[in-house]
Amino acid sequence: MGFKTTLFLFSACLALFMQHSAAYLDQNGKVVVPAASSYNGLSLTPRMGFNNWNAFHCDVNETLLLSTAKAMVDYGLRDLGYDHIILDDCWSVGRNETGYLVSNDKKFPNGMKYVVDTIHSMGMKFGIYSSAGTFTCGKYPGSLGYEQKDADYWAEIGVDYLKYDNCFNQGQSGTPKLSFDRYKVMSDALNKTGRPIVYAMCNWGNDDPYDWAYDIANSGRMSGDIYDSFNRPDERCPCTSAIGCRWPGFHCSVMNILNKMAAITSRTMSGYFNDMDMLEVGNGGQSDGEYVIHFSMWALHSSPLLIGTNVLTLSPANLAIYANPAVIALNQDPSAGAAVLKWRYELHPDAFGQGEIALWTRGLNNSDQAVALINASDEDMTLNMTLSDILLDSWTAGAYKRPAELDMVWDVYDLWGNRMSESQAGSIINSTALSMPVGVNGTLTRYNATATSYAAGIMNRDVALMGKHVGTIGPDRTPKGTFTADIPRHSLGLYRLVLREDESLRNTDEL
Ligand SMILES: *[C@@H]1O[C@H](CO)[C@@H](O)[C@H](O)[C@H]1NC(C)=O
Ligand SMILES: *[C@@H]1O[C@H](CO)[C@@H](O)[C@H](O)[C@H]1NC(C)=O
Ligand SMILES: *[C@@H]1O[C@H](CO)[C@@H](O)[C@H](O)[C@H]1NC(C)=O
Ligand SMILES: *[C@@H]1O[C@H](CO)[C@@H](O)[C@H](O)[C@H]1NC(C)=O
Ligand SMILES: *[C@@H]1O[C@H](CO)[C@@H](O)[C@H](O)[C@H]1NC(C)=O
Ligand SMILES: *[C@@H]1O[C@H](CO)[C@@H](O)[C@H](O)[C@H]1NC(C)=O
Ligand SMILES: *[C@@H]1O[C@H](CO)[C@@H](O)[C@H](O)[C@H]1NC(C)=O
Ligand SMILES: *[C@@H]1O[C@H](CO)[C@@H](O)[C@H](O)[C@H]1NC(C)=O
Ligand SMILES: CC(=O)N[C@H]1CO[C@H](CO)[C@@H](O)[C@@H]1O
Repeated sequence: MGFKTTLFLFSACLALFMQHSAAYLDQNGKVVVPAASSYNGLSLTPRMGFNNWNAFHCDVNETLLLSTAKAMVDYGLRDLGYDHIILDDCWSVGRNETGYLVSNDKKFPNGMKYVVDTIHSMGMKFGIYSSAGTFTCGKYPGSLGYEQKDADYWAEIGVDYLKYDNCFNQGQSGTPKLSFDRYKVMSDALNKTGRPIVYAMCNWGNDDPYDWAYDIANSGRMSGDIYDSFNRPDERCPCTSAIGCRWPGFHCSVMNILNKMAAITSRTMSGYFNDMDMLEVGNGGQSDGEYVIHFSMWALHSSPLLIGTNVLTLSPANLAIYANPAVIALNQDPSAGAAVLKWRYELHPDAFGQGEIALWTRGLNNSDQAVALINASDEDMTLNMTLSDILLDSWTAGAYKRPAELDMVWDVYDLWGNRMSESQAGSIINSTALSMPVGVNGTLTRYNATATSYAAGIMNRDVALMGKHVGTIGPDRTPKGTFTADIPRHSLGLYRLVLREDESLRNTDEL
């Protein structure tokens, strides 16, 4: 269900829900929410970039950040939208006499401003880290009680993004009000600096931020920390639902975090995204198919897409995952929504006693539908989907009126169908592809979002964003009424469905 549909269904609540943006009806009677649905006007689509934590933890320095930024420019990742370099924990040593944070001069011998300026000169943005507590999670100085001083320092050196953690919070959590008040102090401090700074809350979904954080932040983590496992259960991440989770923990698998999204789908919106945590693609703990599920589902849910591996040693196969423009186009769709879980069945248990198949769908801005068929089971699977599954939310919307789209034919495009080959990715990594700039309209496998936004590319039906045409799906109970796909073990089919413009196909004789 797209956010637009949500608004249509709950338009009576709009005035309360979207306090900062006057929604209005356009000439056609459609509810329009101005772009300013973001509390500070920033991050209308999810942020993309690199964060050092998953691969390097505290082992970070100027050389790592700058060489990573350069590689991201060279590999075309910046121009795919990965334009933030985000420094995580362990960068400071303490506070100076007047109470301002001081960076570690062994890790950052030229000072933090030098790092920020250099990253800016490469056409990228810089993110920094702190905690809404007395210490950060790595026991470095936290920002609780120092919010304005810290915000002023970051604004002064040119920071563009803040990841704000939840460690050592002095017990100021346990109710939505306690968490809201604590995180709002930094929100106000950032605003007061006058510098546009994206505010990324990292409170692990504590105290249900889905209900209160859109008013003070641009994203909020919705789970305990990810680890590089596809579906291994771990008691340190005890919750299987986002709702009422008292102990978010850490060591949460990809499937654990993914299934937690099901309940909070409606709480993703332009300017406030549910952050499913940084990507693990490339870190070695999952198969190629599992990383494809991980990346696809983070993109489909409009989670921030933060590369969490060593870009300098990225394999061609992993570059080909991070650099799939047709999948990123879902993430950057102006609808800014999350996907709805239409069905999920447990069958054919795998090594961890799990084994599920699932259908997730999402309405996109231009009436396209995005669909993911997941085979997380341990058996060969032929998976099926029908239009009534995909469009369920439209025809159960209040009046139970059968939507016209249910009787039309849709083209099905496989968004991994044109995945970059390993030899093409290898030649990019080896720099032999740099002399082939990405055309304004993209190529089959490469796209330049700096030159043409994803929204414009989709309106043009740019080949790089459409994937590969693999069939059609039509009305139920017709020969084309079921779309069937063979999905390998621990892999998925990810599709964009586009309404056929050729009206003649609506004639059921031809189906
Ligand atoms: C910087 O960090 C990287 C990654 O952890 C490490 O390999 C490198 O030795 C460090 N360089 C310096 C100068 O400390
Ligand atoms: C403390 O740090 C701030 C911010 O970098 C700086 O403006 C100020 O001059 C420093 N004060 C002292 C006493 O070093
Ligand atoms: C501060 O908040 C106001 C009101 O929400 C907003 O209009 C403005 O753009 C914000 N400024 C910054 C720098 O975030
Ligand atoms: C969303 O889709 C509509 C209809 O196709 C189009 O007119 C509009 O420009 C799109 N919005 C954006 C931001 O792309
Ligand atoms: C999908 O349909 C095929 C053909 O009817 C059937 O063999 C298969 O079992 C179905 N798959 C599932 C998961 O029900
Ligand atoms: C890239 O360079 C590596 C190391 O020299 C080599 O093994 C590999 O074949 C090259 N790949 C391509 C596609 O040129
Ligand atoms: C993408 O387009 C921008 C702006 O036109 C250009 O500066 C940049 O070099 C292009 N990037 C690639 C990878 O071709
Ligand atoms: C991109 O492709 C579209 C559709 O094929 C075409 O209309 C447009 O002129 C192209 N843009 C450029 C800059 O080549
Ligand atoms: C575990 C497993 O066998 N999964 C299967 C899922 O479906 C595909 C396509 O049918 C099989 O090739 C996989 O083996």
